[in-house]
Amino acid sequence: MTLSDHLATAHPALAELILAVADACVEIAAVVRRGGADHSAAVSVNVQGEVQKGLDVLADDILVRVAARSPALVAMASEEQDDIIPVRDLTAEGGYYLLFDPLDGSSNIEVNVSVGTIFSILPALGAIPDRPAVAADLMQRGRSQAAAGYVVYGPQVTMVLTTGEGVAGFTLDPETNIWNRSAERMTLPARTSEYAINASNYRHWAAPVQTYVDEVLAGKDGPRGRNFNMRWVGSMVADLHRILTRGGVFLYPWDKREPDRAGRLRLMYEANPMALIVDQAGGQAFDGMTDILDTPVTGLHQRVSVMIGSAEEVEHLKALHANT
Ligand code: AHM
Ligand code: MG
Repeated sequence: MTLSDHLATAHPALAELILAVADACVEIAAVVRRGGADHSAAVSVNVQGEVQKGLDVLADDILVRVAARSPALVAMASEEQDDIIPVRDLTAEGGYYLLFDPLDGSSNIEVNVSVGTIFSILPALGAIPDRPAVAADLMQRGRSQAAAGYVVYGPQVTMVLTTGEGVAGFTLDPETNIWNRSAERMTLPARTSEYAINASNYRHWAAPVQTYVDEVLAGKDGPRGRNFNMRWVGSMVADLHRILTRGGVFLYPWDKREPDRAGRLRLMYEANPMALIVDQAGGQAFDGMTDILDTPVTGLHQRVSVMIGSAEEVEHLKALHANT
């Protein structure tokens, strides 16, 4: 079954937009595969003060150009662009907003490790009189998402997608450029013994996160009573894809190096889409106070603390946070 067949039961306008995003990702996959020194060269600095590499900018250009073809798209927002990208006026008919991180994990480009694209689709509600969209229209909580997905550019090019009725996986056939469904319903085991965190930040974490990691490091001799394994790719897409495939928990928590910044990852186009996918697969996502799908939105590029994955681990993290 192809991606297009899979979407036959989705709202036609939503299906069309997802297929446009999938087309853009086929182009991005080809550019990623081609490689070249210009990919990893710094070309500018984005709105978040981060270095943009050649491939970040190329991936962003491709997504903006290809997704704009979709007739239901009202506006876009990208990690790489300060302001929203209006496409057409918001009308009473409604439509969708597309938010994305065009190339997640771009520090991995030069070392030829998996990178990815993450996207979130939100409903555009009609307004009278017709007017161009403004950023506030896109600032909806994660629970409002109509669809969410990511693509991993790895040994295989894989897309994981939810339209709110479970999670399916697709693999890109490199000869035909067709997305074939490779997993009909991905589910996340509630119990896991694998975690992912950048442990070099240990001394900066809040006490509940330090306690969590102390406990898992103590293994069967500690309060958890079993040994844990650790993995960290450095691309959230690749870490989350492993977790969706075999269970696990991923943490990028708030830390006190920049106390006013909620975390490293961005809510609208990294945490929210991953939270919807994980929720639909039976897992959970927590920001230290609330479920990420309910995190209040204060800005298009807002940061958030992220603890996401197998339900039992996230429940345990919630309990540790409640005790402090
Ligand atoms: P990016 O969107 O600028 O690539 O940054 C997000 C990435 C995540 O994919 C990944 O989990 C994290 O940053 C890695 O951070 P670190 O450098 O601390 O390992
Ligand atoms: Mg990213």
